[in-house]
Amino acid sequence: MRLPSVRYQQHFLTPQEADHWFIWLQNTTEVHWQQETFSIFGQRVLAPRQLAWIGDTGLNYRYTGLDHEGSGWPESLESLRARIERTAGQKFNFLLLNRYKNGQDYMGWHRDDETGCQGDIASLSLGAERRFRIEQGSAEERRHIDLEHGSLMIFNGRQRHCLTKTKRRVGERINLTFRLIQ
Ligand SMILES: O=C(O)CCC(=O)C(=O)O
Repeated sequence: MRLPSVRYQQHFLTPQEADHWFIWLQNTTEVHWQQETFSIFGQRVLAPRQLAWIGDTGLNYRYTGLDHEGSGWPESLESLRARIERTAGQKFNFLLLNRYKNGQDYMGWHRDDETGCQGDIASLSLGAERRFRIEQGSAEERRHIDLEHGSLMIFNGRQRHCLTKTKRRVGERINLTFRLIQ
C-alpha cells in the first residue's frame, strides 16, 4: 500500500493501555459527549456520531459554522498528549473526540482545512476496527486503512478523508484527533 502522507503505527498503545483509555473515555465526567446538528440542503440534521472536544483555554476551533472553545486539558490526558507529540514531532493544542456507537455511525468525506489548522493530525483509535479512506492527490487515488484498537495514524487533514459506514456488526469506537490550531 502506498501511503506517503499517512504514517500508521498499529500497536502505538499496548492492549492494556488501549483498553484503559477506551473504558476511561466511556465513563469519565471530564469529557462531555454531545450530538451536534449540521446543515444539509437547508435542513438541520443530527450528526451520525457523538462529539466532544478539549483544547487550550481560550482557543476556539470553528468548523461547520459552530464554535468549539477549549477550557483546558484534564491532567489525566497530559501524558498521552505528550507521548503523541513526541511520536508526531509536533505540538498539539486541540483534541476532537468522535464516538461511533456501531457501524451505522460514520463521518462523511471532508477536509480539515479551516483557517488556522496547522501541521498534521494525529488520530488515535480505540474500540471497534473501522475503515478510514483518504484521497492522495486526486479523487481516483483513494487508499484505505483499517484502524485498529490502540493504533495511531498521522495524516494530512487537508486531504479529503472519511470514516465509512459498515453493515458488519461492529461495536463502539472512539477516535481522538490531536490538532494544532493557530
Ligand atoms: O474517526 C475517524 O477515524 C475519522 C475522524 C476524522 O475524519 C476527523 O476527525 O476529521
